Amino acid sequence: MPVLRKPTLNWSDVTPKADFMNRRQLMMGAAALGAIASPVAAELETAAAAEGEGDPVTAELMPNTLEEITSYNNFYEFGTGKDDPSRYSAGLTTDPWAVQIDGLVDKPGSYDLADILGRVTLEERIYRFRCVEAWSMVVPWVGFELSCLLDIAGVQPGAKYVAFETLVRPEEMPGQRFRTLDWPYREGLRLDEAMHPLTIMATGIYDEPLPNQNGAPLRLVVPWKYGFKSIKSIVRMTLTEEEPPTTWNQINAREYGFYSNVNPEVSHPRWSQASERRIGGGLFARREPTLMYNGYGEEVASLYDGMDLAKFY
Ligand SMILES: Nc1nc2c(c(=O)[nH]1)N[C@H]1C(S)=C(S)[C@@H](COP(=O)(O)O)O[C@H]1N2
Ligand SMILES: [Mo]
Repeated sequence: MPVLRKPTLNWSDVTPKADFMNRRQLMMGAAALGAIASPVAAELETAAAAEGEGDPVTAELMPNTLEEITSYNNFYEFGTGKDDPSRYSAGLTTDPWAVQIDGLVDKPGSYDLADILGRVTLEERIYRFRCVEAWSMVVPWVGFELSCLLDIAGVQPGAKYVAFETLVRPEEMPGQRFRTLDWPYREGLRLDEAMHPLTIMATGIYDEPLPNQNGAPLRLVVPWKYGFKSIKSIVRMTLTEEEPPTTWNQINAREYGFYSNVNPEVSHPRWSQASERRIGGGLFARREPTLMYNGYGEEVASLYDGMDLAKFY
């Protein structure tokens, strides 16, 4: 079933044509009008055209509704309940916003998000999203490739990892008034993972700017890894030589590895990862088998050649 390995879909694959035309007109940026910039996406577009319409597997990749995507969230800065982020994040100030980029880069400094957005190409990426808790969604992100931002900062030869940090602002993030986590929330990628064309910085969902509960105004999306790697509301990126400490790995390294690639064969110590519950109910409420690398193996498996996936989970 080749379509299962297709990382992205375009609106034309998943929406009736009239709706598609409307959405196209609303999308910003030339890339959103169909001229997808990345080679992977271009290849997929061809694949999508070849698959044709009405494919039942394509239907499985129907994006979740905006309501579902914005009301069932993990964002502990606003509380640990699934509806806490939607209830308590309205007061987060996301404009102006700057990202500090430092460590092993040619041009360290504070980068204004507005300036960044003037230098990158926004495009839509419809990705499967798999939480380590074994629920999943399909999200139509708008964003740009992280590699573009890293190129702007100029990665130095010694850099091997990228460390990310979320905003700390307890006045606006009520969950941060408690020591639920050791704030700031931290995540990290190996440099080749960060530079991979599937790795994006999201700035929107559907035609909307990124909702606060989804990590406004700028969050990472790494579709072949468990959701906790996709860190929200990013204010700092540091290029390092050593593997950086990450929040969930520090809490429990046995349960949450640094890599955390989606892998149906490696169980979480407390539950199986072989299947997942698709958020949204209705026809799609049944458990579905979890795919190796969340279905993106064709694109990313070579990053892990020679690694013992049961050890480096
Ligand atoms: N800063 C921050 N980023 C975060 C989290 C968090 O609590 N804080 N939760 C992670 C987890 S566990 C998941 S599953 C996803 C959820 O993203 P979503 O709410 O947009 O679906 O965000 C990830 N990024
Ligand atoms: Mo998660």
